[in-house]
Amino acid sequence: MVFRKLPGVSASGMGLRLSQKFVFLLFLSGLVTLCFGALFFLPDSVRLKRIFLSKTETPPVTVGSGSENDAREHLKRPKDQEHPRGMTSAKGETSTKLKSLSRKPVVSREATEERLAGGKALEDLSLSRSRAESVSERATVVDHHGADTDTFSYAKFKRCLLKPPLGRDYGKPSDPNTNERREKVKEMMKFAWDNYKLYAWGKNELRPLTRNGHLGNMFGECGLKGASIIDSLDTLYIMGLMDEYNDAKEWVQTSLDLNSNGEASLFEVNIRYVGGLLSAYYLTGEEVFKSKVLELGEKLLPAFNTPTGIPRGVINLGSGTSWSWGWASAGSSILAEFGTLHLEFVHLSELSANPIYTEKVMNIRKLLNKIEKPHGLYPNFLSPVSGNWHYRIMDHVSIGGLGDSFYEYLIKSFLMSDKTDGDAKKMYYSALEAIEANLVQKSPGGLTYMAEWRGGILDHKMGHLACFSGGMIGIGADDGVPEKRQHYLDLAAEITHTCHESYTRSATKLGPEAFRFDGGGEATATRLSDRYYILRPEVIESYMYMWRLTHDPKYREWGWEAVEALEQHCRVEAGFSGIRDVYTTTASHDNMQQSFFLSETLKYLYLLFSDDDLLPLEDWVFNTEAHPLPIIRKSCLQDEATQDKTVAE
Ligand code: DMJ
Repeated sequence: MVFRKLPGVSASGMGLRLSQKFVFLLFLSGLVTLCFGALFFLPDSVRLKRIFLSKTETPPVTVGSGSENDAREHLKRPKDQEHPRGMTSAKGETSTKLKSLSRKPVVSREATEERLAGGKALEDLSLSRSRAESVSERATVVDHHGADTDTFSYAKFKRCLLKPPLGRDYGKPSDPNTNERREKVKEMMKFAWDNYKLYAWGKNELRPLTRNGHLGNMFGECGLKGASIIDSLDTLYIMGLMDEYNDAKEWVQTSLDLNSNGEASLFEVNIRYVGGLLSAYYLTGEEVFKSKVLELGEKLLPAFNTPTGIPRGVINLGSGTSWSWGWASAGSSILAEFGTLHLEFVHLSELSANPIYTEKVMNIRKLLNKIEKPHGLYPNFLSPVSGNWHYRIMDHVSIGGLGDSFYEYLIKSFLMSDKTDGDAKKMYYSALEAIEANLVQKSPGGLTYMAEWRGGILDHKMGHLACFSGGMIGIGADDGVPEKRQHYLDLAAEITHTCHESYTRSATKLGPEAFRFDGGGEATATRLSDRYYILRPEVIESYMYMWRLTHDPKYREWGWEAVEALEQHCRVEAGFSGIRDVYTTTASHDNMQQSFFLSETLKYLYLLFSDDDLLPLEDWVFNTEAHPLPIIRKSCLQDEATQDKTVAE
């Protein structure tokens, strides 16, 4: 028997007409889309959702699966505890955060996120998606005295400074005692540097006990190298350690490889490498620093390719893919990370004559300005997808780790813009008001401190990282409303005093990672895990600013106490090392000479014992890694350009 094919009936023999089959398939595919779409609305904890929409990261080995507590736990780890203004991840050998991040889902997740995005923040924001023009094409390196207003002229920039960067005589103080102290700090720098050079040259940091180098994974396993070199350039230069500076410069010329294919913390690369190279260029005018920093800046741009333009925390410098820290719940970005790019990125635009960098950070600024803030405070976690605070952990606010340098960059953006950046100013002072209203506390013993906020409940703990705020509030005091200026200066002095107390109350005269004001104690660490000191700069940083602002001799005395303590407890045969417990004088060293010790701690000490004309605050702001960046005097630069043009004609 021959089967005759009937018109309109499928060959599959289901007995459906083509049109019926089409409708059926349409219905089926609609159903599948609906079910899959519904997954997005399930809470993150639902297993089904985790199976189908696995987020970027595999839970990091060391810190668990990324809850708020995990983030806090991470802060406590003595080896790789860094968080912006400390957030680094990975200063210690044992840190595995970067290693543990699975890269695979980045691309596919992007697609998922694009679909999810649609929140208000997204609609409101103009996302700068323009492709970066090749920076090197646009930035002419030749200084041809302003014939083209678009290109950066080093000579013009120098003419717009109010004072010579290195003062009359490298800031040498006339008082012999102070000069002797300053020489001591210079000797410490040389000692730290020489040992790094001898045992760890080209690596990121020195391990002074085992006398070898440490690469870590903050800049990627096969990522950037030589962090201590880049972080030291400006310190060596201002100290007049010229042989050492020349070695460092030569390494940048011959060995700084930016074509690495490793993943790195966007925040750390920015504050250390971009900041370090920018400062080195502005101080010396050496073209190599400028071309390197522009090359690096371009590599950071893909990190901003998110639905909101808020960058994620980790970027692969080779491929440009980016993803969030595994421990920052649900793919959130961290306030102190994406909020600590502004100064460097504005300077990248200055040098390259390419506005894209400024656009990227202004976009972040706009979003933060607009978004609703609980009690006027800025929570630490934000979704780069929706542009909203991460709802499960929206209530953690801190002036220490995770939040810190965001506030610092608001006031410094205002100062660096020659006081023209009105939004930054407004945001800074309103944030400060909210901080005062909600976080600033007075202990029974009369110490002023910054508590942390967790869902409206105060945690009476202050991190070493938060001690930078004495200096920050100090440098912002003068631009507050007239009736509050003295108040701000007093507040800055009180906080600096409290941080000094955290040092004097320990056996080593060095301060712990975090100190508390509950459980009977004041300004002391009550938990074993908070007792370490890793050569951090924040307390000394505040001494330096308060000295410049008040010239109260106590700040120099406090700085000298710190020098003596560092010498006694942190100096070992082959460099400086952090210690595990500031409350015992039988030191247990952590075997790490952090690069910020060279960049910040020793630089701030040196400036503390120098005259104010070394890197005068009228001309320079320090980025959060203590790299000096010049104030941009637009009107002067434009006048200079016009003059140059007239002369040329
Ligand atoms: C430095 O890398 C920077 O100061 C950063 O802002 C915070 N943490 C360290 C120093 O403690």
